[in-house]
Amino acid sequence: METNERGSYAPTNVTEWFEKRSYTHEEFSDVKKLARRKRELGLTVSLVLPGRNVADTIGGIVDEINALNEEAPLVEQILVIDADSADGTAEVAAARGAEVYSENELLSHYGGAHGKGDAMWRSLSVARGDLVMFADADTKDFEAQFVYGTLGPLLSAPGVRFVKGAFRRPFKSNDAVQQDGGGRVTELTTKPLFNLFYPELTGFVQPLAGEFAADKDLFASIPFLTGYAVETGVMVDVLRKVGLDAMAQVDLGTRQNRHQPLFDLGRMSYSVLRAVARRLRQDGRLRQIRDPSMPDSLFQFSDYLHAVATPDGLKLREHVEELVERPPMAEILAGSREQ
Ligand SMILES: Nc1nc2c(ncn2[C@@H]2O[C@H](COP(=O)(O)OP(=O)(O)OP(=O)(O)O)[C@@H](O)[C@H]2O)c(=O)[nH]1
Ligand SMILES: [Mg+2]
Repeated sequence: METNERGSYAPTNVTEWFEKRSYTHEEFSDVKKLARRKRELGLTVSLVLPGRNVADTIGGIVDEINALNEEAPLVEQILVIDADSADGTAEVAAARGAEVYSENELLSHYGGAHGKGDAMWRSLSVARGDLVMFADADTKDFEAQFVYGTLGPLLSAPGVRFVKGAFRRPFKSNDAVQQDGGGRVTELTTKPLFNLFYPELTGFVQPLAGEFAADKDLFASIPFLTGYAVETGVMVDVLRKVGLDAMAQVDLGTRQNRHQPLFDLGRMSYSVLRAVARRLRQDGRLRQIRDPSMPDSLFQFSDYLHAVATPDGLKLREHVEELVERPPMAEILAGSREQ
């Protein structure tokens, strides 16, 4: 393998990066070899599954990881971070042998958890692996290739510190399937924004994928935005921290997950936009527009106002969604060691 070349390779543009740093899961399907490599490197892996009401899918996912581990030991710790789901998510996951935490009980002095990003951030306080992989827990067709595919480049390609999953996302509506109709927030918000403001990130096929991995030190060195802003924030912050050359993507195949109603997607889009706006503002590239979640703002609250036509006439609805920025976990862990 032309490892040294890859290790020292510095992309001059996205096209070049795309060619060099896009992998496929098939390249890592010799899982015994991958596990050997991991052992030689002396690395351990934590796989984190944030979940809210995923009792119907979490069991199958944990089973799939356990089965992979029997073939080749790739994951030392399976962590489920549960949103105190009412549907029995925690029980199902624990019965399959996962280590389960309530997102609200981890670092509880930070108050109740603010959505997905906060659950992921809190997981770093209990993740023991040298490498940490995140994966969504609402995937119906979760396959072992998601795991070895995502870990593959981290373990085998020198210089790679961060790997993002890529896949096709079919859109199923009634019985009709549109092959690439899923991932609407990605296509309509994230990619246009990246083209305008973070062109280095335009080569990622699924920048919002919940499947991604890095060494724990890298994740612990960046802040985490809460809610659905998390993936956008991680992409921008990892880019700033390690540069594009240390980032890779891997084709994991096809992935089907549930689809949210259009109105909910609007609020998800808003999270992505706010994450980008916050980073632009921090970099001095967005001076005029204030952050609606900051106290000195023209808009006092971080409400999302949503005007809709309903059978009962026109309505103006208000959704409160606070965007909180959690500090790098390394700072928290250092603080607790000093006490
Ligand atoms: N612990 C925790 N998990 C969450 C929370 N919100 C979402 N999740 C989980 O995070 C993962 C991704 O969330 P989804 O709501 O499916 O977001 P998405 O995959 O971007 O959206 P879809 O494409 O509509 O599925 C799933 O496993 C969710 O169960 C939360 O507040 N807390
Ligand atoms: Mg989902």
